[in-house]
Amino acid sequence: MNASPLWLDFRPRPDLPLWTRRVTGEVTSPQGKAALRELRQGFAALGAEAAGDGPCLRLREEPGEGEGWRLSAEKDGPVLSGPGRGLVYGAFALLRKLALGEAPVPGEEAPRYPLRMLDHWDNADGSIERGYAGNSFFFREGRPVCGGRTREYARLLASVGLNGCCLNNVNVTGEALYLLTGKYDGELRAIGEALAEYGVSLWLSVSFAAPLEQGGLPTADPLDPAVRRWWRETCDRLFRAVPDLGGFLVKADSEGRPGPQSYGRTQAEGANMLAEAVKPHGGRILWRCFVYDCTQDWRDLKTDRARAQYDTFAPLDGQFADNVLLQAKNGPVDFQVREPVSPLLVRLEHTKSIVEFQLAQEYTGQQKHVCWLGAAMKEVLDFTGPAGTVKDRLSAVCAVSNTGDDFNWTGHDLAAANLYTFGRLCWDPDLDAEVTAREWTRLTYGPDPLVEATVTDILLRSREVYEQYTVPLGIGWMCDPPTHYGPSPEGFEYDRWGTYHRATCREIGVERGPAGTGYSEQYGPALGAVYGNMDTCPEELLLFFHRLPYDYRMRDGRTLLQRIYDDHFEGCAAAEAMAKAWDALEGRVRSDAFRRVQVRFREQVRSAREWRDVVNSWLYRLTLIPDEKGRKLYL
Ligand code: GCV
Repeated sequence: MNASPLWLDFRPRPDLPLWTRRVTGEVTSPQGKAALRELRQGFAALGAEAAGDGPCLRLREEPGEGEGWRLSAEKDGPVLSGPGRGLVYGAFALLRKLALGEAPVPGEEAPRYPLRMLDHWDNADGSIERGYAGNSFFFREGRPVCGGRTREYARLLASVGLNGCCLNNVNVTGEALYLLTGKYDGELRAIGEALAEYGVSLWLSVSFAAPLEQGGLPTADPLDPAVRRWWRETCDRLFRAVPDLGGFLVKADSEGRPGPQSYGRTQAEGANMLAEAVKPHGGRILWRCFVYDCTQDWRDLKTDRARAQYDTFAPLDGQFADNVLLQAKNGPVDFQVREPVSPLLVRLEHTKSIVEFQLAQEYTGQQKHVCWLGAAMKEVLDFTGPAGTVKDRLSAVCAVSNTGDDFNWTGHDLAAANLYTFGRLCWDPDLDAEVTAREWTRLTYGPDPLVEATVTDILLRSREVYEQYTVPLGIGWMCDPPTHYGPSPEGFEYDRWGTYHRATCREIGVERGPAGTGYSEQYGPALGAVYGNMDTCPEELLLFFHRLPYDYRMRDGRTLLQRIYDDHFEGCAAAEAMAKAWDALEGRVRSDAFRRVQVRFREQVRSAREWRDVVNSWLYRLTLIPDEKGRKLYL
């Protein structure tokens, strides 16, 4: 198969324990068998010579669906025990340790969240919405396909602890509308089985209007008995035909998608109707909170898109069925390089929630720029609000996948570090994200200390660097509207998406404190006061929360404008330095991999220079205030 093994490309190690020469197993489930196979193959790749006797690793499968595993030391070698799914995770954990040159120690592990998934925005025609790594490997020419990549993908997901995968785009269109109807049950079943071998459940995005569009009913009103019956019967058939189905992901009343609002019903009434239909099958509904007015008039100064999701969902807290999870993006707007944590994640008290990250780098360089999101994800998980810390309150974690059918899966080789880190953090949100960056680097490029130091350093700095040369201080939305790539400072200003900075020659930003839209108050009194006051607001979010004059003094004494100029110059220089640091690895990283990343860095540097010059010159033209350091701005 023409696909990179990514971090599962084990290299021979000098220091393997003797028990890696022999693996025996009392395993019966498909997952138990997969674990045994992975260990045998993995130990061989790590350089263990097979032996017929002597110390060995024994696998002991326990009954049940649990996902934990235990490694214990016994007389003639270690024993890995757990249910089949647990054995898969245990097997990959052991292989990872050995590949990293660390000694496995007795102990046990279990994942923090029961659902850890990737959402694909794959369309039935094989394209991927906001996909930057080729075409879909789940769909080709209008049909779902279970190909060679399906199983490899399941392995990759399981190897970092993930256990769910939603196959199709939340914008359900074209042939994807028929995934529910029985037309593709065979294909879905095959995909479900391939994923399930590695403990990964299959999910589908569905259209809320399916009873109308596919069922031939005159309405999709969630309180209509015929609609409810249609969903029940559809689920009875589908879950029987595709036993590995976990449930549905739903984008309703969002960016033109149908939803309960059209029938005067609440989001809770809509979600609960679906929840009732999937419940007999153990299914769950992941209901997206991305509900806002996407036809805003830019002249409307009162509406604030950042408020919309909390305003819609907070009053419904406690009204959702217990197999509904509210899925909120990590920030209140839309995956900008810097946003505050969505208040929904820290204020809902009686509703299960799932955070949605975006590994697909829609606004963070589209997998042409390196932008490691591990620290950003960790900031969200560690964030504490009035109802507690995000990671302690979540019932599940998901991310929009950054994969496609490119050889390297993720377009940019270094973007695979985002997938890796995401999985590791879903398994254990207390992990140090930086450690996972280092792990990924060592597993991917081997033990060369210069490569490890250089690549890890690039990853760790990359988000701040990207933020500096694009949209620092939380301002967001200066990218080109149709593509979301490259600079266009006023591109979104007079559009309908509610994404404005309203810059004039004197000021920039939307005031979201109490004197403005009041968005800061959604965080409750204590945190709201911190954000609502420009003197206490974290500087990196200053322009997200406040509208300020260009001569506003930052904490280090620079003016706001000078800080923005500086960030663009410094960020761009840092991108150039990262590209140079990569160049110095020539000969130390396999040549094909070296070239792929080098080509991406060339584009990153070109684009960073463009961002620097376009944003800085635009501000200079608006304000006529020169750069204090006399660097080149274009009039
Ligand atoms: C799948 C943004 C993206 C859309 C995406 C949407 C969403 O608006 O640009 O491509 O649609 O978010 O998350 O639903």
